[in-house]
Amino acid sequence: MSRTPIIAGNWKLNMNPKETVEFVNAVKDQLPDSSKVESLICAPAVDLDALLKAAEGSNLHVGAENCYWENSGAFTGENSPAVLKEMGVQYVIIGHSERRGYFHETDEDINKKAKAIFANGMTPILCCGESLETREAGKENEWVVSQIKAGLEGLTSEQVSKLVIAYEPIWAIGTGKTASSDQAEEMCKTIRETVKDLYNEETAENVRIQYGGSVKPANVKELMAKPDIDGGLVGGASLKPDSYLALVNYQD
Ligand code: G2H
Repeated sequence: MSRTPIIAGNWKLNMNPKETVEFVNAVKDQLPDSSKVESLICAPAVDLDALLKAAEGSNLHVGAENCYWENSGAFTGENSPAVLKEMGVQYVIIGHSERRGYFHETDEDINKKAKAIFANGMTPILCCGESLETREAGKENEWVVSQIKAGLEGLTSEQVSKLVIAYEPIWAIGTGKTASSDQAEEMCKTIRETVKDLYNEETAENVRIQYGGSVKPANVKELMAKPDIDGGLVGGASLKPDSYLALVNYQD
């Protein structure tokens, strides 16, 4: 098993192009080698051009926070996966709970996006996770497994081998409440077993699974020590250079 850890910032609706360039200039010479830990920033579409230019030649990888499933057409306000690829974007977050909740994205939409992202040679970061209500009802595994099955529908084992899945319990997002490393590991293991059931052992061993939800420098090491956690999807703690550097250099 040789999964490269992947620590991804999810900037959400924060940062402007000027702040983006300042951030990259502050971190770019202190990032780990990409073969050791992949350092990624997923930024708002309006910052991607600045981010890509500033990150050129460094170990910083660039992702988008969303895209549409069509490459072009009459879809006012959407972002084309083909254009993201052309710009140099490598990853696209899909199905974040904020998109599912505020923008009513369905599992079907998310699956179409996953296919479009792969068709354009990029890698989706497929988010899943349960609400507090679902966890309290003891239905979290059922919920997450169904999101995974729907999100992966029709994808090949070759595609899923390259995929990144982010488990983000909604009750731990931006609340300061982190799932314990045992709770996070338990669900990441369930996700890997689901991939094994749907595909095969090799695919399950290849897929990278991140935990997200109030990840910060103080808890990253403990989370990353778990066997089925291969990375973090980090909101608040990815916005400041010092904190981001502490996260990606968690092995030091
Ligand atoms: C969860 C996470 C980033 P935060 O949304 O995807 O945000 O780290 O602020 O909880």
